[in-house]
Amino acid sequence: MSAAERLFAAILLDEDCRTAAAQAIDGLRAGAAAGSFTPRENLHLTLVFLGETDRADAARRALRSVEGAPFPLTFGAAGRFRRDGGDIWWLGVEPCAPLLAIQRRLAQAFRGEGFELERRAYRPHLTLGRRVALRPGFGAGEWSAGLPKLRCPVRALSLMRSERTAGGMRYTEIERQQLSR
Ligand code: 2AM
Repeated sequence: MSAAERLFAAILLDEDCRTAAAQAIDGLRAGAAAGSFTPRENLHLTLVFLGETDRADAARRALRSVEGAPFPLTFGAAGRFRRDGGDIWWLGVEPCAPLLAIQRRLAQAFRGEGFELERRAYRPHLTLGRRVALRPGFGAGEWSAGLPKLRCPVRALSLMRSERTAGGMRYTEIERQQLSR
């Protein structure tokens, strides 16, 4: 049995999408008095969160069992989850049937390998920053309305390991499944 790791499945962004998302984050950072903002290399769209597990091999198997065709996804308006201690700001995803279908198939495959997943509804979002406190007077609505529509091609699913380091979170891709059908 391997050691416990914190795993999740995600879609990684191509360089153009990372650049556009990083610019959106710069705008948010400029309007914030406090917050912890997602570093460019950490930008991802979570599909399924597995949490701590010592069954990475089973998770890899589940990921590799999911087949599908590439599809585009478009990030839409920004929004926030309100939290004590500062909000989580994110970019939402425009309604996207292929994304929801592949997320469901992936969740099913993980369950088929014996993983217990959260039952709450999937809310696709790209986290821009956490524990964010905006400066008084910052026009969050204008910032959000001024963001370019981000269209990202999705060509692969990734199984990621998440580690907490002194410098923040580190995410490492440990398995990739190309969408090629
Ligand atoms: P978040 O960005 O909204 O926090 C790695 O932690 C990834 O898994 C993050 O993108 C995180 O989403 C997501 N995730 C989903 N459910 C989670 C949970 N219960 N705990 C931690 N991260 C979770």
